[in-house]
Amino acid sequence: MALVYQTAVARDPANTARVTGGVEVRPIAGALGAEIHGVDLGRELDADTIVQVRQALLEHLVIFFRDQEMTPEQHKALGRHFGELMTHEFVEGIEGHPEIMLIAKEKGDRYNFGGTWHSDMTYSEKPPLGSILYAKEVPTYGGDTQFANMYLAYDTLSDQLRTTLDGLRAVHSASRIYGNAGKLATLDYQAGHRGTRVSPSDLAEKTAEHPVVRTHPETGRKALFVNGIFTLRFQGMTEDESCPLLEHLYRHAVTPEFTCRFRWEKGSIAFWDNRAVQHYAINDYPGQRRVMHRVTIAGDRPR
Ligand SMILES: O=C(O)CCC(=O)C(=O)O
Repeated sequence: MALVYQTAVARDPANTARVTGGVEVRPIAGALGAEIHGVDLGRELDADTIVQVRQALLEHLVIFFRDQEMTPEQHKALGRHFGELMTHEFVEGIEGHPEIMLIAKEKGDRYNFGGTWHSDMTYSEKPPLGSILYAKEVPTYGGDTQFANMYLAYDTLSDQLRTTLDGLRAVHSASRIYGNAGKLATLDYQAGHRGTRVSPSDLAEKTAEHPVVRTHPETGRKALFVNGIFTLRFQGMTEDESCPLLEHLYRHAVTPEFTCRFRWEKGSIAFWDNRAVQHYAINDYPGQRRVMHRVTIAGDRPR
């Protein structure tokens, strides 16, 4: 039986393309994701266009642009239209622009960056509002990115489980990934991933506590807010006690009907709302190079 899930965002029920003032929004999947056409992000954007882009982001959760050319300055200026920029604590920026993360996989690399479902930097007290990822070099095939709608993940749980989760908080940390004994500090990883320059650090041991279900500060909608790489456990419970339910939530959150998948081209851009999506960078292009630049927009404390 085909399952039809009602998106929690106010999307066009017919899910068809819409044109307003020269900006065309074309949904790419039932759950989330839309391509935006008619906007040149390398130019100074007028206030009306910024409002439309923001509206499209809130409605579709991840928006995509094609055939864009941006300098690092223009990339940062684009991000600043939506908030202050964050500098990643553990991943190096491109030369002269610490706010632009270099996410690269070299031909000889085995691992990629972001190859597990996650929301960005939820170990921070104030995780990002969103990220804007710009494709500089893409493989001839593969290297797509998947996104999943965390409003749907929450809305499709049973009433009882939603009520239980509404009252819970979770502890998040970067330690498993960026800690001195974390995944990215292992020699195997270092040898298999030279593209993205990561510095493991004691800083990764600090933790942040967030509600398991957050209310989006702009849409007022509830979204599931736990992820498999940064969430350690429910607050007040051990990791062992938390694990079965967390594992269930991670699996449920990425049900195929809650996702979309984006095929990159050079010059493509993805802008995701980190408060309402998880994403996954697919590592299926061995022997090829993929280079992306990312700016990260500061967010607020989840409530
Ligand atoms: O390279 C990608 O497609 C996504 C990278 C990623 O996971 C991230 O920027 O958080």
